[in-house]
Amino acid sequence: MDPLFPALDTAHGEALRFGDRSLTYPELASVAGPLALRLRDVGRVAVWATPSLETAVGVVAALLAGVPAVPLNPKSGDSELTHIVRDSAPTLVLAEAGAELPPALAALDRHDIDAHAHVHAHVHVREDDGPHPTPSLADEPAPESPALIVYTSGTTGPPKGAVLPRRAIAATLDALADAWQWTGDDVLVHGLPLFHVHGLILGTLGPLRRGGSVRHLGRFGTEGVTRELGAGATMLFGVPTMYHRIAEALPDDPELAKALAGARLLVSGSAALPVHDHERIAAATGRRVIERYGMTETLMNTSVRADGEPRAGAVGVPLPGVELRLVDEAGDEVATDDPEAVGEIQVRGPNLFTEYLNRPDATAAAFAPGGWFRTGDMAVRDPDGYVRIVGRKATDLIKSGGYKIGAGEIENALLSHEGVREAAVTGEPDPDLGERIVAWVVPTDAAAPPAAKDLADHVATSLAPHKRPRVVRYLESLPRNDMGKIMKRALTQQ
Ligand code: MCA
Ligand code: AMP
Repeated sequence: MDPLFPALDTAHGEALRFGDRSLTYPELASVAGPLALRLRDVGRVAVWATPSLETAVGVVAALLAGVPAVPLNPKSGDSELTHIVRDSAPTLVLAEAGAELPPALAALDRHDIDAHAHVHAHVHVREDDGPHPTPSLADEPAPESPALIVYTSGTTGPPKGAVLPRRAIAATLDALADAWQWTGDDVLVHGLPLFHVHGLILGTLGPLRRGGSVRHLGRFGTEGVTRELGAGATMLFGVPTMYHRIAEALPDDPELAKALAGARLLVSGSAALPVHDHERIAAATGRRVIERYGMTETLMNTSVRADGEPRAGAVGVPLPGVELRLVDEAGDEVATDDPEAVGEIQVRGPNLFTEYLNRPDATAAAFAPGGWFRTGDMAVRDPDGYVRIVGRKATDLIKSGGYKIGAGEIENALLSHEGVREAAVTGEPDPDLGERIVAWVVPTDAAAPPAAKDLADHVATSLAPHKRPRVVRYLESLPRNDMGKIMKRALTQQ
């Protein structure tokens, strides 16, 4: 396989910028190259994925070395981190110098990353036109070798590690380059977290594979979007919650409208972009946000193309190399010429993961005969092939702020609180988050139920803040069927 980041040896411009800190390609090569040599034989590494230059350097170094990297959400609580570390068994954790690591990582060796090591060592990095090859590493690792292990929630139980091979990363980034006419001239701006596919693979490795650059906002805000798009950035990536906040801000912010109007491409993904927000942005800026659809296990499946027609509520057409079909309950493909025929999206192609780490059962269940991956997303197809996602098979998966969250995981966390006797978790529509997490709780002591904030903090500190319930509703008992199963539909209809 060709190198994952050919530009590391040839490009000279800015590669990464986080706030006022940045690295050019020669500088990135000069810090990631030596780190890669040190990582070559260590086995798996965890990366403490703060929104920083160091995270990007750590991941690039692991990829150069051919060792699988496991990005960790630095806001994860103890029980989530303990699970991920036990499951993925990294030999060391890469972290920015000075970052405080939680007890769950205490047993791991730590390697501090200094993204400006070349400056501190007074090494002059040549910025002229000569080649600046990265220190020689072993041959480019095999295409099927694991590159990243990204944890993703299921309906029940703790998150599963999706093993993503180099082949999938290269395939998805190259397919997006084709669909979006994405080149080394593009400057991407975003404020996405670096422990998921969207912010890490698309938003960080994407520009590096093209030889372009990324400016990370540290934390999403419309001021940062205005500033960067006004100062040469060409593309914006975001989840629908971010575009919702942009739509809300536009009426009072002509500078934001001007900045968005000047962008080459505004891209939304990770959840459905509401038509209302799409239309408000179009009305205020004259620009239409384009949507792409993907999943941790499949990377990107479809997109509206840069040379195609943006269409509110549609996620575009299959990317080059991706086969997509809609399948009914019986496992049969639905008619391709019927725009009302709903089916589950199943995909096949070089963009797919290899397996869930340590979970052959879950891996086998995820595929239909013929190697088709079952996404669990339900869709219809416009006559010209544009895919419209209309729902999801599992009601126990919630998408909030673009994060996928399993109801079962939160129910278990709530049940570990002494004030909770029974718990059920559902999602309900939210204008900002898409869906918000609702906890239905039967308190241990009806006279003294735990405060909603206590329960939210309990979930935030054991799992992660984005998994905390935003609403808590107290009940005397949960509605159950004859089998004793909680009837969530009865809850949400109350
Ligand atoms: C709040 N906070 C707390 C608590 N409450 N911390 C500890 N304990 C608590 N009880 C913190 C939060 O961590 C956050 O900190 C801040 O207070 C505000 O909280 P919140 O309101 O939850 O955050 P927000 O500002 O509403 O976040 C909205 C967001 C975020 C920025 C849109 O949801 C987000 O970044 N979403 C991106 C999700 C994503 O990238 N998904 C990709 C996966 P702080 O602000 O410091 O964090 S999907 C994917 O990869 C597939 C392949 C795809 O298709 O893309
Ligand atoms: P995750 O497992 O966190 O990677 O999230 C993947 C899921 O996000 C998909 O299965 C879809 O349900 C959802 N998703 C991603 N992109 C879109 C989109 N553009 N429109 C609707 N849903 C999306």
